[in-house]
Parts: sequence; structure tokens; C-alpha cells
Amino acid sequence: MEGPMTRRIQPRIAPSEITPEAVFRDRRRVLAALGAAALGGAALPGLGQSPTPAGGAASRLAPPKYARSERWSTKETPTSLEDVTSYNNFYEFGTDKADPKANAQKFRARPWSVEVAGEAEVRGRFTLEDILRPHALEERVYRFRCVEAWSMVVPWLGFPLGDLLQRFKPTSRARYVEFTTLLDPGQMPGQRSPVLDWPYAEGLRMDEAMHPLALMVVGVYGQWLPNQNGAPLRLVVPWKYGFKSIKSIVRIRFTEREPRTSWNLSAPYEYGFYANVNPAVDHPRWSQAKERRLGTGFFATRTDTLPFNGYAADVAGLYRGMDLRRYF
Ligand SMILES: Nc1nc2c(c(=O)[nH]1)N[C@H]1C(S)=C(S)[C@@H](COP(=O)(O)O)O[C@H]1N2
Ligand SMILES: [Mo]
Repeated sequence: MEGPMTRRIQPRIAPSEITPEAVFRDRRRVLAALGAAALGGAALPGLGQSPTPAGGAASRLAPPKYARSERWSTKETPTSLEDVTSYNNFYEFGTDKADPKANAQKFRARPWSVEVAGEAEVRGRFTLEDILRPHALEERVYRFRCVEAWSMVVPWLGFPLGDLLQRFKPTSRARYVEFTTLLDPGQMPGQRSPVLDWPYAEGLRMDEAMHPLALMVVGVYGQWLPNQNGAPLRLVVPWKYGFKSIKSIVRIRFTEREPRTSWNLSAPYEYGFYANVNPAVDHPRWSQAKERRLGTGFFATRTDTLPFNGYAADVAGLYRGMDLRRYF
């Protein structure tokens, strides 16, 4: 997408932040011996044994059950399922828009687990089923605006990110949360090229992450997520440029300091940490004033981009007093 191939970056995680490997291996060995399904070090509230099979491709799973959320849905016409699932940015599978669909079909999105680390009382590794079990799924039709100036309208299935994060009991030192995508060059051919500093990482300030619009997404158009859209678990932050909406998440880490994020590391003058949609702040190489809605034809008139992608009434208060030209 956006950046030219840019510099390689030094490892950015201090040794002190890494859970000692031995602790991990030991915990896993003990739990394996007990035949435990959940690998968590601490009990996650409301969780027992998984009733759903851990394995299986999305197509073999029972379809998701959900209820539509009118409160958080736009009435705009959704972009077609075909466009949403065949015009993608997922650099782990290639940099052309058609690459993710072509190269991600055999990706194993199940079984899956997520590691929770950092400034939280509940840490450890949790199966996808443990992550999902207590959350009712909602369908929310959100506008989605890529930093490349195209946009779409998508009926996502998910649940509020804040509801998930609260289960881990973040400590008072948690001011940010970092998300990391799977690192697996065997399955993700794009990771064999240094296009980005893999694994892909993103982050939010805690109050942004707790905002009811921030959505943990597991499906689209009433189905489990196709691999090219970030199966089995991805973020959608509709008031920010699309690159904040990180796919195929394997790690959630609570931090005191602003985490490093992949696109900001790659091209800091082009992609900020905040990345709020803002028609008044141009990308150094193109205007952000307008956008092209997918599916409306290549020659369709570009429509005006709205501050915070049209969600200003809900989220502008998060940034009161901040210079949005500086913190772009
Ligand atoms: N891991 C990962 N997450 C990612 C990306 C990526 O390349 N890798 N691309 C981002 C960008 S730039 C956009 S616009 C959206 C695209 O999501 P979609 O393909 O579901 O429309 O995913 C975001 N999440
Ligand atoms: Mo994007």
C-alpha cells in the first residue's frame, strides 16, 4: 500500500518486557499434562471448557449467531461482499489488492490462541474459544476509510473491544494497548520480504480502545471472517485510517508507553500513531480531502472525507486539547 519499502528497524521490545521463555514452557508443559484446553496462567472470568471444537476451517463451523446493532450502524449502502473480500490490504499475503484472496486460502485460522501480556492482572495464552465465549456478537455497518483514499461500508460481526480488554483487568499503569499479528513466513509469503518490520503491530490509547465504537471483529456479511479479511480475529477502528484495524491478532499487550506501530516505524512522516481520519491533514504524497467509494465505479465522483470518518460526534471528545496536525 502506502509506503515505499523503507529502512529495517531494530528490535523494539526491551528484554525486560519479554516473559522469560522458561516460565512459558514450564506453564505449557504442566497444563498439557493436565489436558487443559485453556493455556491461561490465570483464570479468565466466566470461562470453562470450550464447547466448540478448536479445529476446522471457517467453512466447517456453525454459522455465527448475532443481532444487528442499529445504534452503531450507518444506513449507507454496504459495499458488496465480493468487493469487501477481493480488494484487500494484508501485506503478509502480498502487496497487490488481489494477493490476499489469492494467497490466504490455505491459511490456518483455527486452532488459534491469543497471548495477553503486560500491565494486566489476567495474563497468559487463551484459546480463540475462550476469547469469544462470553461475548454476544453484533452486526455493525461501519464506514471504513483506507489512508490510500478509498473507502467502503461493511457489515462487520463482532463485539466491543473494551468488553474483552476489561476481562484481563488492566492495571492503573496500562495507558496503551498493543496488538500483534501472527508471524509465520511459512504460511504468510509476504513476510519473506522486508516490506514491513514483521510482525505487523498496531496500538491504541486505552481510552480509545475502551470506546464503544472500537470493535473486535470475527465476521463479515453474516459469516466468519474470510482469511483475507484477517481471520479469525481482527480489530476495526472506524474513525481511524484502515491500517489501524490490525488483522489475525495473536497478542494483546498492555503498556505504560505508546507502543511502536508498523506503519509509523516504516514511514513516520506519513503515518502517525493516532491516524484519525482527517480531511484537513494531507498525506505528504496525496490529498485526504476526498475518497473513492469501492463499487461505485472507477469514474464515480469522489466524495468528501469527513473528520473522524463521520464519527466525530462520538469520538472527537477523546482528542480535546490535542493538536491534530501534530498528533496525526
Ligand atoms: N496484519 C495486517 N493488518 C492489516 C493490514 C496488513 O497489511 N496486515 N492492512 C491494513 C490496511 S492498510 C487496511 S486498509 C485494512 C484492510 O482491511 P480489509 O482487507 O478487510 O478491507 O487492514 C489493515 N490491517
Ligand atoms: Mo489501508
